[in-house]
Amino acid sequence: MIIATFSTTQTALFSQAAVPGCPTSSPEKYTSYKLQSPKSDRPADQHPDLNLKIRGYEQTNKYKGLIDLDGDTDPQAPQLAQIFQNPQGHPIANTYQVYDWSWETMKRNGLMSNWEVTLLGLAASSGEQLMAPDYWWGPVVLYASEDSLTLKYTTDDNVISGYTVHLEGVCTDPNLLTLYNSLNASGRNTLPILARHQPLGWAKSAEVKVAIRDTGEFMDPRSRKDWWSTIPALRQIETNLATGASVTASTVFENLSGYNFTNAIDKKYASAGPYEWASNHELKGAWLKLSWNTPVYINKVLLFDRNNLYDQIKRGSFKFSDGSSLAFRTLPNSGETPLEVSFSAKTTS
Ligand SMILES: [Ca+2]
Ligand SMILES: [Ca+2]
Repeated sequence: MIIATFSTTQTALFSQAAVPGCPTSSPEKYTSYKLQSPKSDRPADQHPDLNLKIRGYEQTNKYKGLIDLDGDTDPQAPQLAQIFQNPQGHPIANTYQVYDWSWETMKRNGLMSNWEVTLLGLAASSGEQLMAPDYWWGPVVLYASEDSLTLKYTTDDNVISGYTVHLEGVCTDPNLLTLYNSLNASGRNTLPILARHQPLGWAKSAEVKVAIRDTGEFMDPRSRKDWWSTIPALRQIETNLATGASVTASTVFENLSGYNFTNAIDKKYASAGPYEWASNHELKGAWLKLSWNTPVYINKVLLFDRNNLYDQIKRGSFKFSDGSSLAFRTLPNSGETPLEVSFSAKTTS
């Protein structure tokens, strides 16, 4: 009722205090829950287990897809697909590693290495609604700021047992943030609890970051059997890695720059150069080599033939830096449509 009496001017003043671009009001109502264990032993915003920003993280170039690990599965574990209305539309945009924490020096202790990825950046549409992944019940909010949330799937004021989910890059629902700030300031005897699948805010930008912990340990959030069992796959972002490679070839046609090997990765074609690579009358045995400064993850190669009808590649093979190889057959002769060769994602350099 108070908001309904705001004049236009007052509403504008209210907006200035909020995060730019984030909603300043919401219809959501949140309740609180009494915690069972001792209260957090330090202010939550300074606690490296509650506020992920205290630990921090670094981007890492790892496989941007779901992975299959061995081991047991908890069929009730929080499912990260539930963060979005349509999880298939949210491919992995980036991968990160979270810093370990030294409780002796109270400083960062290097990046954690038990898993190669401990934080996922999921592609999102700025402003789209986000929900809590649920368990038997909705989670308790152990920490909330304007752009982050820490959700706990027990009623303890710590991350020691059970599951914890960290979300970054969120416009936290203003009603949830207000309730959290109020309960946190008055001693954390109770904290907000979310209903199952209850909205908790919106994507602040084109990426929402999520980490998941089991009994305190940061897990690999790409594990399909653990955190994504409700959907078989995430759509993958396709990036043309060839344009970032160093390229060499066995020969160049008459050593003419118009047929240089760099033309093989320029994303252009023409029937008579200068956009094509051609070998120097080599026929069988001609090769093209792409290499990268850091390993890349690939699962598909698009091969374009020369853009004429009298040259055509009939067969060939890939040789990867891991020692594996893969044969391919005839390329479409026109050079305008590629031969698509797909395979299980692999690391190569
Ligand atoms: Ca070209
Ligand atoms: Ca051709």
